Amino acid sequence: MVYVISDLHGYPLVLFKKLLRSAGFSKEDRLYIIGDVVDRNGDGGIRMLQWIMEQPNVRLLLGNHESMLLSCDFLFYEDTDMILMDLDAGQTDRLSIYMWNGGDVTARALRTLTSGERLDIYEYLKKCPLYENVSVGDQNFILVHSGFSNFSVNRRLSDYTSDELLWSRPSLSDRYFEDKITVFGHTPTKYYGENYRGQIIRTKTWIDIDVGTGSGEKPVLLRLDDDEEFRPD
Ligand SMILES: [Mn+2]
Repeated sequence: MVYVISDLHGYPLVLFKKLLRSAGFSKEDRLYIIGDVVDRNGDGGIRMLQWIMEQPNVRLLLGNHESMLLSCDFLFYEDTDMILMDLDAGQTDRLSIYMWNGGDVTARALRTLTSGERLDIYEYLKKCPLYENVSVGDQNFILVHSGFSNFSVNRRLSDYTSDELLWSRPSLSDRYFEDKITVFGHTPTKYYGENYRGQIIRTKTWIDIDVGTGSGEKPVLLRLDDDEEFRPD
C-alpha cells in the first residue's frame, strides 16, 4: 500500500514512528513524504531526515524548506563558525531568508553532527525529486510539494521551474489534471478557512494534505489505496 504525508516540520520522530505503526505500515508498503521535513520545530527534522535516509521504502520529495536549506550549502561544510564570518552578500541573503523561515533550529542541529553526517544529508537532499508519478490500482497520482503555479495541461512536468512546484498557493477553484489526482502540501488547509483546520482537503483534481503540523496541528497520514486517514492518538 502507498502512504503519503507532508510538512512534518520537526515533528518528533518517535511520535511519527508510532503513527506509522498504528496505520499498519510495513516493509511491503511505501511512504512518500511530500516535502518540508525540516525547520520550525524541535531538532528541525534532522533525526527524521537521517531515519528517512535509512528506509528503503520511504521517499522524500523536495519541499521549499529543503530547497532553502540546500541554498545555504555552507551550513554543511566543516568549521561552520569560520565559514559564517566569511559569507558573501548573496550567501548572507540566502541565510537570512532561511533563518526567517524557521531554519535556525535546523542549522543548530546540523552543528551537533559530524562533518560526515552533515555531508550525507547534503548529498541525499540534492537527489530528492521535485515530483513523482504514482499508480495505485488503476488510479494515477502526481505528488508535488506545493501544487503548480502557472498550470496548464499542455505543459510538461519537466518544464516547470522549481519555484513553480515548491512555492505555489493554489486556490480552491484551481483544476489540475483530469486523469490523475495531484497530491500536495505546503499550504496549510486552514488557509482556505477555519473549518478546514487540521483537515485534509479534497477537490475533483487535487488533495491538500498539509494539515498544519508546522504550527502545532497533529499530522495526518493518508493511505492512497483506500483514502483512509490516520492520526496520532
Ligand atoms: Mn512548504
